[in-house]
Amino acid sequence: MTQISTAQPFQITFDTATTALIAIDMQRDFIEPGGFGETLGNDVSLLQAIVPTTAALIALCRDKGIPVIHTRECHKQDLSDLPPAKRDRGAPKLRIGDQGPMGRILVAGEDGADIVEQVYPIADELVIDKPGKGAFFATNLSAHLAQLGTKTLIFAGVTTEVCVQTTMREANDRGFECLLIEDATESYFPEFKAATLEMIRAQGAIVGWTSTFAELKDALNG
Ligand code: C5J
Repeated sequence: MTQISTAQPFQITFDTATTALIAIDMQRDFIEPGGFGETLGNDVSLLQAIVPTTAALIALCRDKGIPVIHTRECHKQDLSDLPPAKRDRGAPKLRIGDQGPMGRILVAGEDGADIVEQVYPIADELVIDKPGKGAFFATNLSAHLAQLGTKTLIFAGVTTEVCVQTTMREANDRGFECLLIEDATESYFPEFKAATLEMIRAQGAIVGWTSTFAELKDALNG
């Protein structure tokens, strides 16, 4: 068993044989200029800062035989899985499905919807395209985790309070132990990230645990 004694709010113990990493939405549309994140008026450089740590986390999990699952928030070419309530909300410069500098915004198969090069999936790693914020909604993630026998999920990715937190809550309700790696997740709003970390581990880990990448690495190399 692996134990992170310094995890918050208290130690977490897990078996790497029943653990998987989920890297949420490390897509060009969120992380690079010209994508969905920027069209919403956000500063994408904040998200770029976690790419090296997330890459190191993915490499560590691969090295330890922990399956790595990647998600992409994106929609079908015909937008049949995009509810008008999602497309029409707010006043972004470009809406989902519109043509942007990296192809159609958040549409499967377009350059912007793909994962940034530094954390790109390797052969045999599952990549889940999801139309929602949570990775369990309208996907085969539950079935895949059941097949793997997964009990513990390690989380990374963007953005902390939207797709990462939503997926963690979905996973928690499905009985998984959830660990979020603090320096491998980021928000366009630092105060939202801080609040999310706090609310995840509040009330005796009501959603799950958090630790730094270094703490996880030390525990796995222990
Ligand atoms: C957002 C996400 N923020 N991946 N998506 O719209 O968190």
